[in-house]
Amino acid sequence: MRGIVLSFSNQHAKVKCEDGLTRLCTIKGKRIRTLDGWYNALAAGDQVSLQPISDTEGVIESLLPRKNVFGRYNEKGSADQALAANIDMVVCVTSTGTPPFRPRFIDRVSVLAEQCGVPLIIVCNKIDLGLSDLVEERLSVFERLGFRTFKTSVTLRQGIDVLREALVGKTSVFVGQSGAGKSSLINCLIPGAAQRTGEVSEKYDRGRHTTTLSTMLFSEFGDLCIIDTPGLRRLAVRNIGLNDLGAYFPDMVPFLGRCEFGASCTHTHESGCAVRQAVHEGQIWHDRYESYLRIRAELEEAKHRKRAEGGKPHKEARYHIEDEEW
Ligand SMILES: Nc1nc2c(ncn2[C@@H]2O[C@H](COP(=O)(O)OP(=O)(O)O)[C@@H](O)[C@H]2O)c(=O)[nH]1
Ligand SMILES: [Mg+2]
Ligand SMILES: [Zn+2]
Repeated sequence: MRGIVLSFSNQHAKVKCEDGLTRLCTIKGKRIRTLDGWYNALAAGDQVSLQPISDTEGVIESLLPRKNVFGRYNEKGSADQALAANIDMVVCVTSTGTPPFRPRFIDRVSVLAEQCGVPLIIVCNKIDLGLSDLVEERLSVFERLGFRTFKTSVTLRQGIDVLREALVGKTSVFVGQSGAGKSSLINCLIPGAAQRTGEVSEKYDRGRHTTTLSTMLFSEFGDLCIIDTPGLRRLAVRNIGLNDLGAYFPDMVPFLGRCEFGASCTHTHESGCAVRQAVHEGQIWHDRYESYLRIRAELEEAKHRKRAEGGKPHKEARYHIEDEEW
């Protein structure tokens, strides 16, 4: 029998099976071979083949091929962590305030969405708290880059219907800082979803034993399929070649290859760099460029660290990465 993973934790998966029943499943042999090296064996949205034991329990026998995976690098676990699988769209939920609007967090999500190969839309929630010019400006930068943006308020029930339309018929994953309103929006879009809201952030959750999970939810008539994720404080990017990163920034793409040093230009310091020139002239938003520099520094540091762990000599990373909240 086939099924779709709704959530997964500690070797147990909640699976919506093709007979319509939801079963709590263990994994046969405790391990799915193809996923060795991952932080988690399964993610919400995964298609599996299982053996039912009863109407409420089963055993997962294998993972069916994934169309795509949306994830991040889990620094604590030193492994890639899948947050959702087989998705059509990433929805980055931000808020106008509490927590503060963090455009560089959105930049990171845009890179991860590109890596996953699916479009990103941006939701700016809590507009009832007021929209500053700065937030409006940055949102319009994203619009110009081709990312659809939505302004919502769960409290005032504003902008929800327009957002709903963009989600119909797709499997989407909601990501964002803790407290931005992901679960509140989902409860509004899918009445009865009963996602816990006002949860403590990942930062403060460390000491507790409970595992926060990605959870897949369906609307009553199945027209919406949304994966809610726990609040993420850090979105580490990995598995992108240093020279390829520029291609993940649509605003940099027109300038790539036009630099004096050609494809070997890192766009960090070189003279005759077309990207730096474009930043200088305001064609590339300086804050977006700053995101590029930070992610590049992070990729570079990870590369050096890996090399060091492999026992080979390494240069000091050129940039120091501060432990910032993204
Ligand atoms: N003012 C205001 N508060 C909201 C809005 N949406 C959610 N909240 C509140 O923000 C807090 C965090 O919401 P939650 O959905 O748990 O955020 P999540 O961590 O992203 O899932 C809760 O106390 C919500 O009631 C909104 O549109 N306006
Ligand atoms: Mg939540
Ligand atoms: Zn350059």
